[in-house]
Amino acid sequence: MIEKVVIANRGEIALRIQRACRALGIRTVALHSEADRDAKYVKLADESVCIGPPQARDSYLNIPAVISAAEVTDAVAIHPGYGFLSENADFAERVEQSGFIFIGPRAETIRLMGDKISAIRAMKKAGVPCVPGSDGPLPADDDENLRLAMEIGYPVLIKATGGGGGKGMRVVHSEAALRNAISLTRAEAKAAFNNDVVYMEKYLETPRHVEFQVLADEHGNAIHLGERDCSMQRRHQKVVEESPAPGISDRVRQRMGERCADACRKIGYRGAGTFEFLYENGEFYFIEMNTRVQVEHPVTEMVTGVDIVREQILIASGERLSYRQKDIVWQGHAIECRINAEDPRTFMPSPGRITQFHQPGGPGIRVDSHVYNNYMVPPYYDSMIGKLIAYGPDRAIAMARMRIALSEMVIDGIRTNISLHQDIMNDAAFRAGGVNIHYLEKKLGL
Ligand code: MV4
Repeated sequence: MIEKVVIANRGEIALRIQRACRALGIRTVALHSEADRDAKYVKLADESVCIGPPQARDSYLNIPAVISAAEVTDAVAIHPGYGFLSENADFAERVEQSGFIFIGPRAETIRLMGDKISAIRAMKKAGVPCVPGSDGPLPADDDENLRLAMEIGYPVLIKATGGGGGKGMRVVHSEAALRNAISLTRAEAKAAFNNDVVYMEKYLETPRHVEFQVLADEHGNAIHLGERDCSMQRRHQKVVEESPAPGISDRVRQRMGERCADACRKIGYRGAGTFEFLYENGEFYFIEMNTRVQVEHPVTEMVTGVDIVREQILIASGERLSYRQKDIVWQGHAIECRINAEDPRTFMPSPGRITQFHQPGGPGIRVDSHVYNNYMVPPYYDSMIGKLIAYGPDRAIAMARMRIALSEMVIDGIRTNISLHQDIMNDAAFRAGGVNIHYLEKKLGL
């Protein structure tokens, strides 16, 4: 069993990981930048190490500083959380080369999934349904690309293999625009990811974003924890997530979930992971796999009762999964609102001092946040300051609880998106369930 974990992250997820360690009797080392020095979760940890100046590139992204901190504190393992170094294969490799356990997949798996073409190839081979497309890099030859696009059918989407999360994509509606779109996407990809390899997919016009959570151990066991609907997003930032996804039947959940778990077995996946799909006209199309714990993992925890971060740590310790597939039962419905320090209309970040913080409560309410009265939201990082999760025996009750919780929540001194969430909870299409990925941007008039 792991005795001490370095938490190589900040904010709510650093606190979430710390709680999971505590529950397992594992000692914790909080790494922090100069900007996070006084945060309460840092003081709550058994030990803390300052790893550098406020800018993430000098601290949370500084690989030698993170590994040195693990060395000086005699830690056994490093949990990367989400963002920062969590999907950096070179980091995972250096962690293991330095003799520590990386709480996540093997470095080669992270690398495989980081390259979108290799991820799609691996999943297609493992029987996961993918978007019709080029099945590999686009050639330099324009005529060949024209033929390919004709075969797939317009509109098509040009994507960078080094991209993901919305960077490096271009929709093409006609033959006339194809050549230019490919060369522009290539140039952008070269500049952004130092990799000009691009591929082509059929462009799905109004899909939903539905993702499956999986857990896999080193002994060949893999299970799925069902799906989340993350379609309520703006500029590739998720705003509200829920589980289960509205309109997905138990039979479809079992079938798709089992395909994901089976793919994990086939590729020798280890740890927690997420299969991202586009869902349109009753069909699932794999687009990417995330090899980290995700921001929205709590909605899955609420409906399955599985502590995903605990399982990550146990898997990294070499243990077998605590559950078999038949032990996983889905009950009720959970919704998560991401609470951001930002202007609810302009979406501009709004860092500063929180002069008053009051958490909502009551049945089915969970708040994952590291903030408190007089907490200073630093300007250097993501504007998410916490997550409000509402659980209920059905979607209507979860939603009603969320509305009450949003009305109870007080965050003064900075601007937040609480009013946006109130709007969404009162939105007729959201209440009906199953909006597509473009819904929120259209509603906001973007
Ligand atoms: C797509 C797509 C439509 N068709 N692929 C955006 C980020 C990256 N994860 C993949 N993305 C998309 N891929 C095909 N073939 C539409 C998107 C997309 C999207 C996907 C998920 C969540 C939000 C999105 C917002 C805009 C576009």
